[in-house]
Amino acid sequence: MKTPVHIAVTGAAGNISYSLLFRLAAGDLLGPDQPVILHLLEIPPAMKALQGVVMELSDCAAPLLHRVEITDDPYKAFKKADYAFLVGARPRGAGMERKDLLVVNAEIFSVQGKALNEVANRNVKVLVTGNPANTNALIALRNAPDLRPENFSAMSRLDHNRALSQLAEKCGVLSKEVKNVIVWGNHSATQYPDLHHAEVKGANALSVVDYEWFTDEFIPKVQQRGTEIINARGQSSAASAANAAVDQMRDWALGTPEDNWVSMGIPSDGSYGIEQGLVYSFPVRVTNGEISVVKGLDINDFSLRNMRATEAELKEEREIIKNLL
Ligand code: NAX
Repeated sequence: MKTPVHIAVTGAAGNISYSLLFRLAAGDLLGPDQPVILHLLEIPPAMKALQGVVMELSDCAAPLLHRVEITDDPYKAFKKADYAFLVGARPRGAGMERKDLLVVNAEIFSVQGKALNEVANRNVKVLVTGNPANTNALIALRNAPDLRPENFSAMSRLDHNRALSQLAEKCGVLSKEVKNVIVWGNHSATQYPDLHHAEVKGANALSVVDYEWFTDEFIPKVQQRGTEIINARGQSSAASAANAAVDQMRDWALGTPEDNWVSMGIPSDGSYGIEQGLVYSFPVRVTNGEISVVKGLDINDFSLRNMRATEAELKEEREIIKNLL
């Protein structure tokens, strides 16, 4: 048996974690021979609920789960963390403007960035799910100067998986028969799900579906999918978000196949003219735990306009919280 890895999860009593923690305990992240120690972070009012979740984890008698620690102190939660899922965030309350939400969450992620900087494993992989995920990731990484910016990513895998499934359903194929979709930019309604390079059973996707379906149905469907789920379920996506978090972190840790890519929010290296340092979702491949942007794709004017629009939104978000960078 391997040495256990330390996995920190914030917002551990929340909806997404109620699915995520059980997937982690079952070995869905790193496989059936990798024991795990879970470090769960919550705020004081949620500690009682968190104790209930820990009882349920115990009741799974999961063979890989060596230990569960709970705390409301990020410096304890992130100690020795090899992987950190930053899920916890303040939801938008009544009368709260988008700007207010950015500011309260910015404060949370600045504290957590500092704590990761002090106590986490130097190779920690930090995946930010809590919204606004890209800007929260930017704040966390800027507050962790002793870690590399490459230790941080923002979750765009739920959007990527939504794009895969929408295209697969339209074409009547399995999602595994669809490759190379891209989600560019922010995890928000400005994201640009792009099919120009996608393949369906080896054929270019845009030779299989109408261009009007792509522009008028597919793009808004993927952009608005979160809202569609809230309207149907009365709550935001939780199990699919946890699944996406596992997918993104697993591909980051174990690598992507050579003939496919995935979308991840990462600090821009300037590729495709996106401002360096902004946390922006790109098509990426991962080898030996290192993420690299897929370079050299042809980008037409339609794509460029959409990629710039979502970049502009990220710059606006950064402007609002610039005092915390
Ligand atoms: P919940 O409100 O159910 O849970 C959030 C939990 O975080 C709560 O238990 C709360 O007590 C805790 N929390 C708040 N501040 C904290 C802090 N400083 N330290 C530790 N824990 C703290 O939300 P849930 O449905 O689980 O969603 C979590 C976050 O994911 C939200 O910000 C949500 O908007 C975001 N999402 C991001 C997605 C993505 O694709 N990037 C998709 C799903 C989801 O909407």
